[in-house]
Amino acid sequence: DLVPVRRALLSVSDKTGVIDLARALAERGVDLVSTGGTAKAIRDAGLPVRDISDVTNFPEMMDGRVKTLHPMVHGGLLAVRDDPAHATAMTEHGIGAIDLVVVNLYPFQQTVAKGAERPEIIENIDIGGPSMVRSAAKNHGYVSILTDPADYADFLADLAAHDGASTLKTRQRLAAKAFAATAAYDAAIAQWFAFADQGEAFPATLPLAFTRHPEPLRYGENPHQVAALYLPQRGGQGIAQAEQLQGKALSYNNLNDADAALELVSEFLDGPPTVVIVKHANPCGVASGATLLEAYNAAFACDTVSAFGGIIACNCPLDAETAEAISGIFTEVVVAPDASPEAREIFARKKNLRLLLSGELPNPSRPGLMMKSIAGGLLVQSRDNGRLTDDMLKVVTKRVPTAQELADCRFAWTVAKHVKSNAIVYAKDGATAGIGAGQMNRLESARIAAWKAKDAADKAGWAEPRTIGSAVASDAFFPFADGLLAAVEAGATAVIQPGGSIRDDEVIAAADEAGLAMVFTGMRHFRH
Ligand code: 93A
Repeated sequence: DLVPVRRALLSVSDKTGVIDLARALAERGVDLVSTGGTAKAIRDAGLPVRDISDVTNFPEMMDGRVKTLHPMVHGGLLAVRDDPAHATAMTEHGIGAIDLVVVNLYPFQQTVAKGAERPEIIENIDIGGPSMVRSAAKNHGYVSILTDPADYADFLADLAAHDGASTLKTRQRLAAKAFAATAAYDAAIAQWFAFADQGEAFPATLPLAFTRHPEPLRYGENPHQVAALYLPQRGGQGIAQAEQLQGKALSYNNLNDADAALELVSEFLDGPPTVVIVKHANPCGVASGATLLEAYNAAFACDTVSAFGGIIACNCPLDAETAEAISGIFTEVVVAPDASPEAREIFARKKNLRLLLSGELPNPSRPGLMMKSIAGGLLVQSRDNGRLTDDMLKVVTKRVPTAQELADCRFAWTVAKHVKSNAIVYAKDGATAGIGAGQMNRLESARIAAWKAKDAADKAGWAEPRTIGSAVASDAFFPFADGLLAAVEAGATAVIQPGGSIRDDEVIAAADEAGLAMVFTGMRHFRH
């Protein structure tokens, strides 16, 4: 299984770490061969290196389009060393074996992302690089392939531990990563060709190029399902980029829930301290407050039962008081932009709690894609980055909402966008009072939300549920007046909804009759 590394071929666009790697290889007596720019960088560092043209007996030509595409290179990469016929071919043609390939590709995705013109984009389609990567990866029985500077140090350590030889286990791991890299690279190119002429609808910088190696998860939504996390090679924002400070690895469901929590709390990017508590991908309590602790307490009060084992997201750095309060019950995951040293210390005592630092919150208005699989296919849509602006609001009732009602309407609407449909959200004083999620009809969601608010009041010993005097948001129009009447019964005094039903007149009349103030947004937020 051990293959001594005697000759390495280096050809990299991203030169990060390549000099240190070349030095370490040279010190081991490895024969270094390299292409134009890479050879120059190595030579400039005072290290011995041979030009690829020495090996191919051909100059690099056609602006570098043809530099490594040659049997002297691919023969050296693909030869099965212990096959006598291959060995004969090598001797006959003077082909030397190559034991290690270090390649990263022309920056195609980055060239697209910076808005380059078509000819420059085309020129950045790497042909020779992926060919070497694939040849080396195919022949991983003998050849090691490094495609990511992050792997250089481990590879060198592996060599050092085996007297200058690579192990099959390492070569296999690197080959898997190499094929993932070329697959993603080609996917990005194919995508660009497919969408380049379609303008903005599908931006050419599609995040479908998940070029990093997939990270296996313990299991999927259920233990009998397998799962992995795919990440873009660089950049990206949101939960997948968050840094985990403590606790065991995140599960599939943890990631899904933490994503839901962070995306919702990010809507309050510029708002007061805000806390979101999520269970099964739906918020069970959301609140803003003068302090983070106040926000947490109000969010928790909305549904103290569901909050158990929940996922919490904050829109500002976690402080000690809030960390202490959160520690009061079992919580799976807490994600915040940052955490004070005291807050970290408090959580350090809770071994099972995962603390994630998101850094700057993701911009809720950013473009992006959402993907969902159906049997035999993939549904792709742009993410729901629609946000409420003043000019969208249209008062449709005789009564105009008060400033407080309008503020609660906005708050309820923002939360409803992140609740599975049919979504009904009651809010009062910057906190959710009752959330009805995922029902097959709107009336049931309205009733469940009201019932939950009453239950919360009973449990807390409040005189009345917080739906009394609340604003209610509906993620889509009320098809009939019944859902609205359920909200009236629960004590709501203001309503926010998209409008657009053929029975809007009926619904508005019912609202007027009950003395409600109602605004239409003209935008729907289904979420399934
Ligand atoms: O233009 S290519 O498709 N043709 C080639 O024969 C070739 N060989 C290596 N691109 C080729 N490469 C790429 O050049 C490598 O993948 C690497 O990204 C880059 C390194 O070039 P240099 O060493 O001149 O900086």
